Amino acid sequence: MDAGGATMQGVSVVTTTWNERETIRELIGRVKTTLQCVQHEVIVIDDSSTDGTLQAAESLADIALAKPREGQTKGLLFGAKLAKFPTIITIDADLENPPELIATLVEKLGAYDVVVASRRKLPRFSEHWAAKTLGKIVGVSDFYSNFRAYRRETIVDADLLGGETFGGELLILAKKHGFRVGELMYDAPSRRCKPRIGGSLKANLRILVASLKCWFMYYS
Ligand SMILES: Nc1nc2c(ncn2[C@@H]2O[C@H](COP(=O)(O)OP(=O)(O)O)[C@@H](O)[C@H]2O)c(=O)[nH]1
Ligand SMILES: [Mg+2]
Repeated sequence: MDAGGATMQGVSVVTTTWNERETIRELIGRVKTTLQCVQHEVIVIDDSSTDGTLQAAESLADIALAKPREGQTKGLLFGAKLAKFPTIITIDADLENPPELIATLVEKLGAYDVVVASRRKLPRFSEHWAAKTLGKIVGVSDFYSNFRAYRRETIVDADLLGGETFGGELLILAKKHGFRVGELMYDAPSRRCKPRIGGSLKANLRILVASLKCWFMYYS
């Protein structure tokens, strides 16, 4: 695995959690196994989970921190700013993003500045709509996948203006700064029934609001 030599200098894997005690230890274990031949660190930013996620992560992660609940995008950016290696991976904590793909994602970063691992099947109508609009602008078919590889300079200086955009603002900022955005298609494993961002109606509405914010930010 090599992204123009960048992986030789290490990979920081950042996840953010809200009540992910069931999966966080397996996630960290699989990340560490897949990156065993590469210098790496795992950073877990926990939004004050009430189920003991932080305690479950503490003994395995290199950094595990709790903070007040501010949402997924802020959590990921907070973690990215703590990262010490030049390649930063963001990944969901619920095992819907297979950590074994990290190596391929990082390899692809050799030709890009940001690479998005895009699910071949998108679960929500709001995500289909975002793919056809914002995704077309950025050049990815899964605008809200936060399974991504970033060269650290594409993310560490970001400031979020839009509140929760489920990672959308980070892609808009990368595009606006002229960074090259690529994608890697993958078949996602089956989804859990109770996503933390809400049931179908609530999640679709939240994603639509996030999309309008991203649209506005891109054109302003
Ligand atoms: N820090 C933080 N992470 C969250 C929050 N809500 C969801 N997440 C994390 O974001 C990731 C994706 O959330 P999920 O609800 O599974 O979204 P979905 O995969 O789009 O259905 C998981 O790692 C969650 O733990 C939150 O309020 N704060
Ligand atoms: Mg999920």
